[in-house]
Amino acid sequence: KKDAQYSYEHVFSSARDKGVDFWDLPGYSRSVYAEDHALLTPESRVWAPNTYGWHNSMTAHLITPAKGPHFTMYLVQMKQDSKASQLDPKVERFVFVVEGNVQVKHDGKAIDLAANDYAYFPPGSNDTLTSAKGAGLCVFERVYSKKGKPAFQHGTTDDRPVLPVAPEVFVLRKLLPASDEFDFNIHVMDFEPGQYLYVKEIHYNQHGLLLLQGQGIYRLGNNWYPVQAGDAIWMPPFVLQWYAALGNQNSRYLLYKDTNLDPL
Ligand code: UGY
Ligand code: MN
Repeated sequence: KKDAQYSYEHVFSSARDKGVDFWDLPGYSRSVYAEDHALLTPESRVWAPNTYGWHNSMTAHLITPAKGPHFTMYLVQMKQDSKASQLDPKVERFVFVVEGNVQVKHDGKAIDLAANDYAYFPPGSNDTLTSAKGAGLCVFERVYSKKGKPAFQHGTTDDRPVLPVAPEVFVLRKLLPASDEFDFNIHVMDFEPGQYLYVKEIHYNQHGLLLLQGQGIYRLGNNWYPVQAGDAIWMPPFVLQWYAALGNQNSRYLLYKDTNLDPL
């Protein structure tokens, strides 16, 4: 006789056929915020309305100087008729469009950006960023640390040249010029399933990473984390880092890296 109080349907069928729904498992999260790295998974995001500098938008900050990094990385959900306010003149901002559309006004010229497009606003920029119909963004900011005058940039990821990386096998594009006046760059890295980083990297640079597509294993120090699209990672200087792409889709990630700085 069936006991109405119990349902056993998840014991086998859900785990085997549908996948267990970890998102709704009370108290469970894959997120980790350690001293020397962090994995930030979607179920731990906290969205705040109209955060400093953003109107009619929700933001979720993933990396900030509060834990030591010299930059911020955050996600923005711009709603209909939303805008970003003027940047602090000391701050530079990089915007990557994950979904939807934004409009940039640069020197009186209107530029429309869609998924995989990006814009870089140098310190002191008067350009505007608005969204008429809504958009999802990944934003990186830092206090500009050099003496140069970097110029406004915009473009689309796939138009950027693929750079030589041998003996690595991933496909690398850099979204900003590699020239000296820029103090960071944003790399887009693509891996086929089964490909992995050749170098088990340890370096002085800092990273903020957003996995845009795919799944795999990220090693951070002596931890091996299963990761999937939507996960974000903070890597401070000198944390051992390594990635292997798995699954049946290519992995693509967006990576902040400070560059052209004297480490001394
Ligand atoms: O350029 C880099 O440092 C990059 N290969 N790091 C990484 O993917 N974790
Ligand atoms: Mn690295």
